[in-house]
Amino acid sequence: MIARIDLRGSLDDPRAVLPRAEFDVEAAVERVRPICEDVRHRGTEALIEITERFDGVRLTSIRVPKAAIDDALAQVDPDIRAALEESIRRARLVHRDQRRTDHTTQVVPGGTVSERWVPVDRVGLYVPGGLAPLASSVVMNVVPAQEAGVPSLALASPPQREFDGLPHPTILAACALLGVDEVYAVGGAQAIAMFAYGAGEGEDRCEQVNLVTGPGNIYVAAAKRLLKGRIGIDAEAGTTEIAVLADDTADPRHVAADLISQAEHDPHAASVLVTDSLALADAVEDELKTQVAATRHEARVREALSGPQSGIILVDSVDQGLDVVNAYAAEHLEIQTADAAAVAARVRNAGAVFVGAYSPVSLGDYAAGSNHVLPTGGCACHSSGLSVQSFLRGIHVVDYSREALADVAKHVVTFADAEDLPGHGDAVRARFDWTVPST
Ligand code: HSO
Ligand code: ZN
Repeated sequence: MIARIDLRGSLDDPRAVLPRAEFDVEAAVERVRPICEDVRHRGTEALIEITERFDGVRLTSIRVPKAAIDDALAQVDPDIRAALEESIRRARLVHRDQRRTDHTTQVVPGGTVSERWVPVDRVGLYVPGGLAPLASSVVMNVVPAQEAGVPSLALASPPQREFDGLPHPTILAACALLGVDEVYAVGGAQAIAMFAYGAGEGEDRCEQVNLVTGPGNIYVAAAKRLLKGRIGIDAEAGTTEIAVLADDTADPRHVAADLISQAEHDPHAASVLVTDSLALADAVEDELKTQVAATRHEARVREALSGPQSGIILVDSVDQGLDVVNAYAAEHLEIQTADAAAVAARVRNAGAVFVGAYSPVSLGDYAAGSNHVLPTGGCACHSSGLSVQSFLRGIHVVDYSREALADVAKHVVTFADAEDLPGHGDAVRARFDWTVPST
């Protein structure tokens, strides 16, 4: 059910042999290009036709009425409401601490550079419907945007036939709890195009946004790639990944359950165990057999675990295991070893790290307070997950007095001449009767 890769005794760079999903966004870009162009030129009309084709729903308006959002909250199961509220509360605690403060550096007397953190004016958040209605992703996108101080926030999620053509009611209930009332029943690449170009009229108008965030399928990722530049994007989220670094102190039942928990997302999801214990590898494989047979989304999980993107990797030691997980740069990395905190401190590349026996990835998916929109496909070696920072721009404000400029004028003119850009130097000399002040 799950492949084994034996790296024991190997000193080679593990990168070449690590399992990884193929995620050909480039091919999907060509498929979404006509959809995006259609939305750009025909607006709502195109959105209605495309939605009918892909979601089987004939929309009468693209915007979800406020009453439907309020109804969803009124009717949500009280336990689900409590879980959403706790998730929001914890996420707020963590994301509030990510806020940036403006800072002024006194470079010289009379010369300062300040950094002002300014939120993006308008953001579009995408929440997939697809295989699972990810209400938790509403929390993970909205909370950092709100804590950053984003003044205008719109959310799009695909309409569902079984819910009268509205997005999933739990998604709407989460919006209501977060105070988000600008919601569009539009999914896929067409939703990203709607955000990028704007669409609709009057009450049913979606104004264009500056930044789009949130996970999505390959077509959403392709639309983000296509429209990047016109809009900012967070990342092209690929299918989810879990890596577990474990030794013989780990409980195979926990490890197997955690590997299944992310495999459940998608047949292309990646579940990777890295261990120096052959006994643990065998025990986890046995556990997988039992647990997979009993899990709700058995077929999907089986496909994910047996795919080329998943595997059990045998290493000589936890140290070698660290090299492997750092090379892999997983979206989620669990450390289930002796002295897990010390091992976790040596991780350099991961979207998020989960330490010890009681920090499973699914805790982070819903209610740890951490964000679950994380870099996939190895991007954790250069990018971070969604945070307050994702919604802010740092603007440098330069404020020099006459004396402070005079003091450095000579260097600016010299530098400009060295680059054969004397006009740059002249802009300084013009302020001092065309001479370079000597200080
Ligand atoms: N594990 C997913 C997030 C998620 N899980 C939402 C359950 N719901 C990507 O981090
Ligand atoms: Zn998950």
